[in-house]
Amino acid sequence: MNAPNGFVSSDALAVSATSVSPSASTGRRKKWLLVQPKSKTNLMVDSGKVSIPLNLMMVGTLAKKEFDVEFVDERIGDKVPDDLSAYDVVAITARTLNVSKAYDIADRARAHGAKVIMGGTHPTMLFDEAKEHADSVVFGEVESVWDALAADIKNNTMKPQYKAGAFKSMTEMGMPDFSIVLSSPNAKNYSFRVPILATKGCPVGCNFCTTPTIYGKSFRTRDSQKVVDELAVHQNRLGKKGIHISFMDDNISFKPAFMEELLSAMIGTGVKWNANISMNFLEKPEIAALAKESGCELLNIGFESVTPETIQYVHKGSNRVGRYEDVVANVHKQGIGIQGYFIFGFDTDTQRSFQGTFDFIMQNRIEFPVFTIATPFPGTPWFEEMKPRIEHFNWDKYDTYHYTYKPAKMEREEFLNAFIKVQREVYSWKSIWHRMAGKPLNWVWAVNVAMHYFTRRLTPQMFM
Ligand code: B12
Ligand code: SF4
Repeated sequence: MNAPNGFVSSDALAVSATSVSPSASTGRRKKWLLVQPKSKTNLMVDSGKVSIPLNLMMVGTLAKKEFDVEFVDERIGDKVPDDLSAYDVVAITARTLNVSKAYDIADRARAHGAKVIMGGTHPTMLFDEAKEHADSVVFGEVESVWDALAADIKNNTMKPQYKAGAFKSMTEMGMPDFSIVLSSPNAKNYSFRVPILATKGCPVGCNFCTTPTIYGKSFRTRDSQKVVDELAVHQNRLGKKGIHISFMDDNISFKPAFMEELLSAMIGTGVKWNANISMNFLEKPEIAALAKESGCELLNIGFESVTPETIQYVHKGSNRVGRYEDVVANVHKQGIGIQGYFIFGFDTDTQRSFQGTFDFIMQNRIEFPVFTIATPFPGTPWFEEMKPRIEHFNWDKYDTYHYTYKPAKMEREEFLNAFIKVQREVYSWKSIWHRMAGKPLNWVWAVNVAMHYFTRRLTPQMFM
């Protein structure tokens, strides 16, 4: 657990669980515990070096101004205290894959007399389920509901749900306070990449994605100079220019003019960056050149599928399969690596989808291919469509590596065996050499070696 921000008074520490807020009579600042739960999934998510959690940092940055804030991240080895009665508020973030763990902590916190606030994708999507474990559930981003939420917490008048009528402009949002998370004794277990946000939302509208459900057609951007100023803050904090930045944006390139403005402003800063990016933005070679000039070292590209029917099925209008090879060539020409995401298991998929994906990856020498199983996340249009066919609602297995329903054109065994085979083939020594020979000897090579050994151990049972 982290040291708080230095404001905890001795009477705050002495408070025990009561049905009345312990701070009501003393007028002291209420005490918060922010919790990032570790999922119970048996696969690789939440293991190794994990990202610094921007979500809870944003919550903590606001909360710190008015409350005393402590933070624990179970993924890095922090422990949620057994006794939660010293806290007025326990604020927990959850995605689907860690929500059952979040509910365990929430139930314990309430039993100890704390008020529980839940936020994040899953509680946003399934308010009725989350409210059984929380006093308040925040829909979407905290910034847009903060004033009402903070006032209600102080007045002990918390409401079951906080949902903004309109989203706040990003120009009004401050910079996250990294001291909240980095003071953890386990902070060394975080990835060295600094998370940063330049935009919010993505109106592309893929039917399996939660973002359009939460943020609709909205797409907001920060002032690009503010983003560059934030980079400088981290460069000063870390004492070097060549820091590694991960943009956490849903789709940083949705408005190409903004992206070009941002990248131009980043030229000369010396940072190295990676981001989720739309394929169509990269169809122009000059954009990949601009990305390189501004410090891009890796692009996270959601190819999703090389089967045009699948792209149509998931409504991913930004992907044109016929242009994939040009996009890859544009990126590779600049010496930028590609982390390529591929999803299997949609109703349009057959054995041919696996072979086609393998061929595409090998021919185009994709450095870091990531394979996942199509997962209907609650709240998405596709979840509603699939609901009658979903075999279980064990949220611990909604990590995109578990089988949740039978694809229309493949039997379970056939599907899982093909899913394993493609991974083993892509990460065989021969294939790794073919894809990686001549590429910089960096962590991407190390990932390939680790994936080689990992994929040898895969069995169909692991995905069930
Ligand atoms: C960047 C990103 C990643 C990064 C970093 C993840 C990380 N640890 O932060 C990487 C690449 C590692 C990643 C991995 C994965 N991701 Co991801 N990722 C995202 C993405 C695009 C942005 C997340 C982000 O940081 N946004 C910026 C922050 C500031 O916004 P935020 O997280 O929404 O937080 C705000 C609100 O939600 C709210 N809030 C959040 N928590 C709380 C708590 C309280 C108490 C309150 C009051 C408010 C509150 O306020 C916050 C501040 O504004 C989201 C899409 C999205 N928009 O959520 C998908 C998303 C979260 N990822 C998703 C998935 C599926 C995964 C993976 C399983 C994929 C995989 N197979 O590897 C893994 C799981 C990793 C994990 N352990 O959680 C899904 C989750 C779906 C679901 N229902 O759970 C999402 C929603 C995308 C989608 N398909 O819909 N991801
Ligand atoms: S392009 Fe990415 S972020 Fe945008 S809707 Fe599709 S999956 Fe979601």
